[in-house]
Amino acid sequence: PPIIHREDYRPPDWLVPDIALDFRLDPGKTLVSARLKVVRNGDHAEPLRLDGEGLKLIEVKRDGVALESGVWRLEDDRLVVPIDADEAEISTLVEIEPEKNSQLMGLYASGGILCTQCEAQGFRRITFFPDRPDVLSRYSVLMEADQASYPVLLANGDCIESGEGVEGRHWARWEDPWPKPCYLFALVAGDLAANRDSFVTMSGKTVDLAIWVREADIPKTGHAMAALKDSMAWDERVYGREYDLSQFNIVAVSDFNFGAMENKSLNIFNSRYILADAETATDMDFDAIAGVVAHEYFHNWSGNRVTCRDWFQLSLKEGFTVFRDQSFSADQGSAAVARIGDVRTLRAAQFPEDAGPLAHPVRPESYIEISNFYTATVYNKGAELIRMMHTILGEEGFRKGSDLYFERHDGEAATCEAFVQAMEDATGADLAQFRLWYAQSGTPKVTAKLAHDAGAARAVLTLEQTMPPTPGQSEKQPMAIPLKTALLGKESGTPLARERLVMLTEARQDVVFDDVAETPILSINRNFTAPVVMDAEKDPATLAFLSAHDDDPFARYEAMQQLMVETIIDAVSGRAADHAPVIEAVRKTLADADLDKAFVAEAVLLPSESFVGDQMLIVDPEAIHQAREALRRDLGSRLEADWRAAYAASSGNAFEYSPAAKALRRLRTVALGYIAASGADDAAKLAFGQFESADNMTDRQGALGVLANGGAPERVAALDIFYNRYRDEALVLDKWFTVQAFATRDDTAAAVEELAQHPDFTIENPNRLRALVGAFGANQRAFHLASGRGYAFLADYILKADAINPQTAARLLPPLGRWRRFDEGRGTMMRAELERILAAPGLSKDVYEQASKSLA
Ligand code: HT7
Ligand code: ZN
Repeated sequence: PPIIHREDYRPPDWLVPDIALDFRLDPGKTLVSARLKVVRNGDHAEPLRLDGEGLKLIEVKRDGVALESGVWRLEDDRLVVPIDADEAEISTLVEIEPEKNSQLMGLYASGGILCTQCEAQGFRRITFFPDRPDVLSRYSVLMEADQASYPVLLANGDCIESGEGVEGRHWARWEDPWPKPCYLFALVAGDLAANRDSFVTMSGKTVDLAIWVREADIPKTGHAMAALKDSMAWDERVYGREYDLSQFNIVAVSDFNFGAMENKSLNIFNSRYILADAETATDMDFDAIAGVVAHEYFHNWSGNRVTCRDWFQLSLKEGFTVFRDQSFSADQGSAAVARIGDVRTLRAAQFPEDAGPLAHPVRPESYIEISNFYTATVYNKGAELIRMMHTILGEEGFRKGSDLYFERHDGEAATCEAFVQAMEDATGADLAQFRLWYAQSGTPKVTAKLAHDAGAARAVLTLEQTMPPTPGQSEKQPMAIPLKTALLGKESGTPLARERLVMLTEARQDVVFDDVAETPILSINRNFTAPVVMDAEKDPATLAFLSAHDDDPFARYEAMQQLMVETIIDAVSGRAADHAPVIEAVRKTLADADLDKAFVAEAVLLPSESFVGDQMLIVDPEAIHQAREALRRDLGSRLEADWRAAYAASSGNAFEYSPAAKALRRLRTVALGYIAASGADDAAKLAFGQFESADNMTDRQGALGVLANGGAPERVAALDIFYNRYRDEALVLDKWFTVQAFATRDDTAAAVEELAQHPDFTIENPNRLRALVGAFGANQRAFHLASGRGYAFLADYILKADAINPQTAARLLPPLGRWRRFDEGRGTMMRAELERILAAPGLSKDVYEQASKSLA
């Protein structure tokens, strides 16, 4: 398949300022007629080329007159129409089959609802059009459908008229005054009910809000609605951005390739990011819902009003919007805990990407299938880039920059470069070297050494940076790395030098701190100001000290994590692992009454097996599992009384959704996990008691997770009860599959194979597929069983899913691509599965790209 290169970008030959669409909706056969006003862009003689995919073309007209088929032609899937004038009206009539659309791109059916997904290139599966984000058009949409099956008809903008037709059909006309790229087009037709509310904007305009779901789900929409209103207020307060239409609609559907989609004024969501109540959703689900609702809403400015020139600029909207949703979430509760969560996600998903065969810059240079580039690098590392600019420029400078960016590019399709330029122009900062973050892939490694001259009361920090080679980039230049740094007194534990922002710009650089009389301890990359791997050569005692004394909560968490990782790695590497410093540090953290319980719950958690593996040259999944379990057991038994005290102190509260109540629930299940790890006889009974008496899903799922990892009879009982109670709640049943796929038991791989035969398992629903197969791929030990059965299982399901939904199939592949990091035996088997995938007939370009790059 062809490779698309960033440097080949050319402005569009033809613009389409206006489009009128007419849909005769029917799940079996939908007729789409499109009338495009086209205008030549620049001085050239190129014909009009319109993208299409899988469309049955019935008619082409120019200025209302049907064109003979010799006048236009189809080149591959494109419709080519030579036009002699500078302007024309080109109309097409096509037929599509939403019911057969299993890729969930374009117009498709989900649980009786007809809906669209056009980003990145789904619009071409609806009608012929220049399907690229730099062609902006005003849309007028007429929808017509059977009234009984589809009583609600929604599209972008405002509904300006509606009426009844013949034979039980009805229609609605929607107009969106804001020019937009076709990837933001949306329509929905279905039997839906609305939770309605309103929001008064900062200039006093009332916006009608509606969240559309199946009638029975209305009681689960309150949290999403509250999050939407909070987001609207937050964007006004923090960025000065006001909503710009009189309606804002959200629709939840069950079949969705991603989390949600920011279509102008008609967001379409995966139902898992809308529906929540205490009985069916965990606190994490609630938080994720608020984060995704905010994310999609924020796109109205960062993505819709200012969009992307081409798909290489995807991080312009996604990195910036993730940063905005992270900042919003941080403002809702504990900022430190939110930051810990951001960094965990980055390390779990992005660092491995940067270190593997699919590494790419935040602004990629080329792609085969753009859907493969909706990655943690573009989203989460992209957000870190924006965060670094925020750190460098400060709150006020950053706001000046974002104001200028929005003002300068409103209504345009812009580039990542334009964003950085606006930040520079608004503040006078020089971000020339910083731009490398967009171009160089890989995670920088920074080593830090601190030397202290007590006599001169001076400390010198020597920093060095290196960057590993990544695919297509063997040589790297030094990056501009902002590192918030402080020195703490080794004896007093108090700050010796005020936190300062050190800009590391050279390959090697010395930073001098004066007036440092007491022996200093280095606290660096505080609040994780830069997405780097930091090696500050700290011994266990120093890490333990920082975990108890650092005044930056993130640094405190980080010290504890590092202490835990090093302890586990010592054991894996055959060195005597001393658990005592970790146990003592955890004990102190648990006992520190001044600490926020939400922070405590995160700080005492052991790093995941995959994170430990990521720190090793060659990953030994079994040894990591055993070493981590040994530490867990020790932590459990040596601190059993502390865990029981923490458990008791966080129990007995009726459900409430508040930061304090959430913190207690989190700590409760963390403590329960350690009590179970201690091997205490009553642990399973305690967990089963929590499972049965829970008045909320956080406690129930937490207890189920603890039981699912063990071998007590309560395990099977709890899984059965859970299944029978929630078998009709798709989103909760997903949890039932995931909890078993994540289990740390010896038989997890076999259990997953069996679950794949369960009548409730289907590969057609992306949520269900990810709940079982995706979760299994993330279970390091089970997936990497030495027999290789995990690899064969994943490859089988990638191939099965590819025939139905290539995008979702391709997203399952990365765990197989990590073969270089495993021993010869495992690596050979993983490669063999990738080769088997590549050899499969009819492979999609989505999976082809991921598999071929993984083998290269
Ligand atoms: N901008 C949205 C991206 C998206 C998407 C991409 C590929 C395939 C399906 C998709 N659905 C939504 C989501 C977001 O970042 O807000
Ligand atoms: Zn987004």
